[in-house]
Amino acid sequence: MGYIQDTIFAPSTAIGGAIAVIRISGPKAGDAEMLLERSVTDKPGRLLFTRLKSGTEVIDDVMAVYFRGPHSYTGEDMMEINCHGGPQTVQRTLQLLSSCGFRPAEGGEFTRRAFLNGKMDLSQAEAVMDIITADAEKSRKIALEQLHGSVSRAVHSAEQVLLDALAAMDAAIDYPEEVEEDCMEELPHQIADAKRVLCDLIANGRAGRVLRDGARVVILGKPNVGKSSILNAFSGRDRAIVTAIAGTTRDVLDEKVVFDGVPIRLIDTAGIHGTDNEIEQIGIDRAMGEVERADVILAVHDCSQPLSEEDLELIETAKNSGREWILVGNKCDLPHVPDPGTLYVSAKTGEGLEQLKKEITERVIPGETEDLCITNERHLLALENALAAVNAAGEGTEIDCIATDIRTALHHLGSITGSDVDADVIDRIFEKFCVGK
Ligand SMILES: Nc1nc2c(ncn2[C@@H]2O[C@H](COP(=O)(O)OP(=O)(O)OP(=O)(O)O)[C@@H](O)[C@H]2O)c(=O)[nH]1
Ligand SMILES: [Mg+2]
Repeated sequence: MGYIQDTIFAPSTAIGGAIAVIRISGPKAGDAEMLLERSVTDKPGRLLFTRLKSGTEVIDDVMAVYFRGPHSYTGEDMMEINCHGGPQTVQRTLQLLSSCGFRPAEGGEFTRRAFLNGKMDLSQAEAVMDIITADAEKSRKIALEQLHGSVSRAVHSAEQVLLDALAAMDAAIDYPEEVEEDCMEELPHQIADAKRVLCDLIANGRAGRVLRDGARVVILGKPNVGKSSILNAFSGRDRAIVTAIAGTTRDVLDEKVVFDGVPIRLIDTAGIHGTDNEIEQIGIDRAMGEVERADVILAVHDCSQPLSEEDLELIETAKNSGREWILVGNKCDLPHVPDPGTLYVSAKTGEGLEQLKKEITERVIPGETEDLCITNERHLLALENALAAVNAAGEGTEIDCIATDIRTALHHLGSITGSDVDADVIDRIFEKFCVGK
């Protein structure tokens, strides 16, 4: 715990803004007021105008606020200094804080302290970073709900079902003659309840995952059908090289877009066909690799041409992939014979692209986004592990083994909120955070 006794500091704003916010947290945070012209610790929670000084030299006119723990973000004493954002000013301020004996904070250390001090659980701490990185409206909204405890509530309700089962079993283990029969009668129902709750949450997480990480929409088709043109049309810029030469795209290209508030990662791939060219073949292998990771596949063909053997093979691939897929006929500005199962677009004129956007979003998130709360892959994995343990419990016959399986399930659920989690998991979560958060 010696580590948390340090007082840490870091700029919380990015370089180049008009104002920089510098945060200080730890038992000695209040000592930073010796750098200020007036006291701020006697008026906690109030942002006060003052001057930052190094000896007699004025470094900057600043605003400063003091929070007395536990009434702060980290739960510790904190100070925030808002100085001007120029790199020199920020640098001098940081040097002064260093000279007070404070230590520069590591990435995510403020939020890590908030977690360790019980100000938030682990799923809420993760939501903090998701809010910062959210680039789509629905991602932002759901991350904010998670910060306000939506994941924690869902996990607690699942935990409650398991804890009830465990309590009955513990009683049966302690007083075998009296309660075992009752308990064994109830148990299958409790396990079925737990399974249902977990399955619902897993389904929720599978749908919600794309709101955090973006849905992977893979554009697949033979060379020259206009895959890169579709990517460019959706992204509104010349992201991919487009030429009339077949085999233009060699590598996998990835572009982030937002459709109706949902983050999408459009993935352009090399045209698929039989080739002797080694470079092209590597690109084709990569494209096929993307199919396996896709949330939605756009199977694109050039509708001004009759469907070739290669087109038909690709449509089969999409069909058999087990993924959502859309049959797209590009170049509909050219003469073509319409087919009812095909969505016609023109990357050139923009025709049909709005409809395609809509179809993609509907396939990415089929239901209402309001009901979603799990978005984090780590949480989803923990729920799947918990379900596996509950399934094992359902197959068990010995009450001790069943209880052990239920405890395993509870352990996995606890790893989501951090009530039962290994230190290295916590390290891995916070090392992805930015400095100052
Ligand atoms: N008329 C018409 N031409 C298009 C359309 N979309 C693309 N093209 C043309 O088709 C050719 C191929 O376009 P690309 O976007 O490079 O095709 P691609 O599928 O990415 O091709 P590869 O990267 O070689 O696999 C270019 O000459 C484009 O200008 C369209 O909607 N209508
Ligand atoms: Mg291309």
